[in-house]
Amino acid sequence: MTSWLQKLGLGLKKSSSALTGGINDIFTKRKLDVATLGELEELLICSDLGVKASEMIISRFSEKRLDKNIGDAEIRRELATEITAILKPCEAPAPFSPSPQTSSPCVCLFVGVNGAGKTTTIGKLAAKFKNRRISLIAGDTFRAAAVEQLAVWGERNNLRVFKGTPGCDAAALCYDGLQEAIRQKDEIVFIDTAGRLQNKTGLMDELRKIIKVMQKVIPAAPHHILLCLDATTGSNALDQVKTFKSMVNVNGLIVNKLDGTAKGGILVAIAAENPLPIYFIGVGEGIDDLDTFNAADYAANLLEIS
Ligand SMILES: Nc1nc2c(ncn2[C@@H]2O[C@H](COP(=O)(O)OP(=O)(O)OP(=O)(O)O)[C@@H](O)[C@H]2O)c(=O)[nH]1
Ligand SMILES: [Mg+2]
Repeated sequence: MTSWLQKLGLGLKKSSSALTGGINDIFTKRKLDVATLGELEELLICSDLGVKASEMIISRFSEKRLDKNIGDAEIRRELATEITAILKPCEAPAPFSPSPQTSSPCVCLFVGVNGAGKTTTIGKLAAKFKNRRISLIAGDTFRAAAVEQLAVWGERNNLRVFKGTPGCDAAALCYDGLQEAIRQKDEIVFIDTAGRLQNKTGLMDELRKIIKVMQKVIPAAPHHILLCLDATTGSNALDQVKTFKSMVNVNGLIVNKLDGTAKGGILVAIAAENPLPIYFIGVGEGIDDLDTFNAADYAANLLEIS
């Protein structure tokens, strides 16, 4: 069976090949000087690390006064060290502990643009935490297929899925679903929502309504608003973080589809520009293709350091 680290390495292959290939081109025959540092900065920006993180890394390289004859392997190691330092504050343990003083469940609302992997993430997480009392709420009432998709994950993991009729009001459904979760003494509730683009204010208002209505059942809910990101969208993900955070107080991220992209550097840009806990990362469609985010492992795989 493939281990998580192997999956991570394979998943990040497109990103790491682009980055390490570029480093190799710059440093194989040439010395480390102002010009090559400039080229390295350009390569980092083109690899979706963002301007801020790229500048931070290059200024650290200048401060460190590295040996001018440094080779590409050493450059990769130095880069991994700097990238780990930027990513480290985003490392966080899974946030699903039930509140000890109350009998209400830990409520997690999954939000994000269309196709960011919300429903799949809920399915994968439900499998990961199946030793806990979990239920799911099918809050994507826009698409009939969305309810079905969540129901399949529910069946697979033997979990109760609270569903409404197609097209019903999502806020009302969440209200009823939370009451049922309390009755059933669930520890954790994962709520799926419809995909919404960050610039559609009407849909953002609907999300705020869902949250407000849930608070009538459990005042502290949702305990976590988790934004799912599709890594293939690259720098647009930065805009999604900024807007969703300002609209609905997102307090954690899950980054999916790192396997289908050369844009794995985007996590570094997010960490430098709008840091939030990155609770999980996804590197495939399978049930085991999601795990907690570890800064050092991520950086090592991005730079192909074994
Ligand atoms: N390669 C890859 N595919 C993924 C990953 N996560 C999700 N997918 C796929 O991406 C597609 C969209 O995933 P969904 O979970 O339906 O996304 P969603 O955010 O719920 O989409 P909407 O409900 O339409 O907004 C599905 O085909 C998933 O199997 C991942 O980490 N890697
Ligand atoms: Mg969905």
